[in-house]
Amino acid sequence: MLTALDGVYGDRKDALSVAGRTASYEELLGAARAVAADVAGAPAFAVTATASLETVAAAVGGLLAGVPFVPLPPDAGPAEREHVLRDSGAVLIDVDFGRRSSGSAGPGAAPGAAPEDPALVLYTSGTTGAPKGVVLTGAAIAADLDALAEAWQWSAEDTLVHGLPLFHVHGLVLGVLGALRSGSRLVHTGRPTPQAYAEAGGSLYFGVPTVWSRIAADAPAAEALGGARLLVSGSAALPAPVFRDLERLTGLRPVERYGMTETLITVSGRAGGEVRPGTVGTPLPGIRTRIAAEPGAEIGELQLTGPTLFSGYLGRPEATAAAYTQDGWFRTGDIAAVDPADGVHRIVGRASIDMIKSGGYRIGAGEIENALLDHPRVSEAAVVGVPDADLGQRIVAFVVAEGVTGAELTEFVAAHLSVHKRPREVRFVAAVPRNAMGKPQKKLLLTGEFGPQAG
Ligand code: MCA
Ligand code: AMP
Repeated sequence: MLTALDGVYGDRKDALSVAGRTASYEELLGAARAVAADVAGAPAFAVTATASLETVAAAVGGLLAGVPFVPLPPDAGPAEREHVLRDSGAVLIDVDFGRRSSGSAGPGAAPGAAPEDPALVLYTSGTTGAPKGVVLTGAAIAADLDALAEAWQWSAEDTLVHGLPLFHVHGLVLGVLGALRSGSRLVHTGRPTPQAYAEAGGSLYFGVPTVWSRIAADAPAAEALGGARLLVSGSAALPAPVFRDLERLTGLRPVERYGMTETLITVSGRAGGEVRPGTVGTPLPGIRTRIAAEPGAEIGELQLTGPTLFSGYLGRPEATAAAYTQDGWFRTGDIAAVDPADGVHRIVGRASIDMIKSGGYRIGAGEIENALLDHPRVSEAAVVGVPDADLGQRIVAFVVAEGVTGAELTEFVAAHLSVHKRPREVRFVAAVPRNAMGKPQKKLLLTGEFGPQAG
């Protein structure tokens, strides 16, 4: 059983508030049962995962039915939606939160809802190609949420507040299933604005660094969070100045945690523990980590094992195998260091320049390049993540093209992929610098040491 919905924590009328609408556990369970009845027997089902009670009901309904839930990004263009639906084989359904079923099947009672069954398929980008479906079992999710509850002393006494998208691990697994499993009240603010966080009156707050830096820049909003118990940041590195501003304005030292869609959250600071800016804490119970460093070096690729890992990329055994070392450790692709004195981990960066994190979203450069190359007027494209004070990195596309504007290309990407994958900037160049093998030399693009601009 993945959630506490069967009344272990009593039934609060206001157990959930999502984008301004409130529901009790009983109402959620009724709506989720109706979803479960609709999707029973399907190989998987998809819902356009807006920030809404409907998405929450879909996630719980999938767990009740033992049918994997595929949350579709609501801003995805037709090509991305089609890819996800075709690749997952999911049936697309609409959820009507008002249509409730009072069937007697309680959580976990449905046939097939075994812990080792796939519960979620989350699509995420690699460095090249289209997004892959990451298959997560109920057992992996439960192990992660229980480890986090222990690390953060997260309980039914808490009110969790966040406004993150409900189609990724952060907002959906931690931010929805975590609240349901711990029995804490959930306030989803619709969008993660400083003002909405300030007005929500929670004890526990989740955000990506972009959200925290916008809050830190809004002193009254930040000060309003001073009554909270714990502020948690993740999905990308929290800049040290943002950490310090938050501490000054709220009196709280934000806790950072580290994870991936494929591994769930594996390393975290602890509530009540010592927290240092620029570090992500120590491995959660059950997780083992190691640094694959060159002899004599202290930093290297972070590799890990544990019960929270995914069961593979859907239908891609080669990609799954390539994600592991020969001795069975998952290769995160992140470069990290571990303090020998206390085991505290520090994420130094990504191994690949082609993996971009913008506003906490993971975006593969190759996916955007392919979309741009699909435009008839584009002959070459190279996409990089340029350091950005607000977003961590912002997507910049270098293109060789004629007879098309940057705004047109940005819209073209939005229409094919997702709105949040749009380049912020399109720079027209005469040629993309390449090495002798023909591979784009993206470091030159980042430092600006490349050939003449077009036009
Ligand atoms: C954005 N806009 C644009 C462009 N990009 N307009 C034209 N061209 C562009 N290229 C528009 C937006 O649509 C929006 O318009 C406005 O500009 C502001 O956009 P933006 O600055 O992006 O702000 P935002 O829309 O508020 O987004 C920032 C955000 C968002 C809220 C922080 O990036 C976000 O929700 N990030 C969370 C990602 C996340 O949950 N990742 C977790 C992955 P308008 O205002 O009209 O709409 S899971 C994970 O990483 C692991 C497991 C982990 O560790 O958690
Ligand atoms: P995603 O697949 O969207 O879940 O993104 C996972 C990636 O986010 C990781 O591989 C890291 O590069 C990055 N990430 C997540 N949390 C942190 C953190 N606290 N500090 C630095 N990077 C992070």
